[in-house]
Amino acid sequence: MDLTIIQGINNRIIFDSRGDQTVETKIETKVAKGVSSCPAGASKSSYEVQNIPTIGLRKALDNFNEIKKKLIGMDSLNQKEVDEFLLKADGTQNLSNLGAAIVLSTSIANLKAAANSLKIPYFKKIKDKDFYKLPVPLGNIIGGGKHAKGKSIDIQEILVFCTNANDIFEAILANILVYKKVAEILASKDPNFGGKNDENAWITTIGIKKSLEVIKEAIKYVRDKEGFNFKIGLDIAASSLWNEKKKVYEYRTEAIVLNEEQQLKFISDLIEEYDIWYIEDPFHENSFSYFSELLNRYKERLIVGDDLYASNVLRLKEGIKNKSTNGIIIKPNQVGCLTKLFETIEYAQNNNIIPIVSHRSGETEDTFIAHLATAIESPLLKTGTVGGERISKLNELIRISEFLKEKANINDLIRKFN
Ligand code: 2PG
Ligand code: MG
Repeated sequence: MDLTIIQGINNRIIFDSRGDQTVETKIETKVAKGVSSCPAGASKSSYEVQNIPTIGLRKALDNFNEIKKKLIGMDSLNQKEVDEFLLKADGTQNLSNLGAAIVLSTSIANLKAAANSLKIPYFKKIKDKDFYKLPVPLGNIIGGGKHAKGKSIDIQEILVFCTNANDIFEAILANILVYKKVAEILASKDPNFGGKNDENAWITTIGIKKSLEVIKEAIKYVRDKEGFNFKIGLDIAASSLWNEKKKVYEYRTEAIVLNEEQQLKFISDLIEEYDIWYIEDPFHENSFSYFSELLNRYKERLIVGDDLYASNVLRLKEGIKNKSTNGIIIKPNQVGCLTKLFETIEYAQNNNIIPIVSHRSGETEDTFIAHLATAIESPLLKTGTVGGERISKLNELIRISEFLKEKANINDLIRKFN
């Protein structure tokens, strides 16, 4: 009886975890509402849609207010129709008129309104299954690059994930134990230690290799004490290091400059020396061929494209043609609406490319990505280790697992790394 028909829509400007402005949207049906907001990146791909409209959020919202009434009367169950309306309302390929801030928050609010109207959880609305696999958190422990002010390591993230946790609670706890131990070790080794970056990862100036030594020491400590095993991951965010004019990667803190061949060697050496199992954006966003070379060397490990793909299905097709990666980062605001995002995820999964759902460095308290990762069987959820806007997603996983009880297990893809 029309329970899922959209009756109202309201957008407001709110702040993200970096203090930047973004949009929150509420969509109401007769019986329920859905609320969502849009995060923002700092190290962005040039293939992402625009987050903030060119004319600014206020003006774009004024424009949207004129036309959004047309959503009223649409069925929130028809996500495609809603998204098509939003894309048409923007009218550009890269969403420069409304921005993902408006389009994505409305798109997700719609899915939530539909789910809430049907009284089903968001993950079930995304994919209705009898059994779900919960993602293992991939936690940022030491960070630098564009996520840190002042001096830090040049690469963006050193991450860990637990390979033998029995449940989601243990998997989250395991990362937190490493995070806390790393702070203790850094406090004794780095006289300048004390800061956190945008994602609440620790900032240090001791350099990449010494940081990896600290991570290894912390992992060993937690393993010996609690029995948790870990693998190490890296997000190099290499586009941030790339100098297009000079065709080199510039590591400012390390004071090294590497050409593409040298970068390949540097990354391969890190992988071997520190047994890295997850490696994201080791080369710049147009370097399909070097990604392919690395994947060819390390087929068993996860070689993941983030800036390379920007969650965009056309970019992914290029990567598949070139055999560039076996994983793709999935960030909803990179493409701006759920329909496009689902298309990319489906294409990835049909071609044996593992989707890994991820937060942005500027986040809101929205927990939607925890549901998305659960629904699509993303083996890892990249969403930090601590901090309100990060822990909100991790705590949501605990709630989801409690809700599902024996109808969910931790994603076993991760056990093969153990
Ligand atoms: C990344 C993300 C999240 P940003 O590069 O993977 O960690 O950073 O949101 O700044 O692009
Ligand atoms: Mg990345």
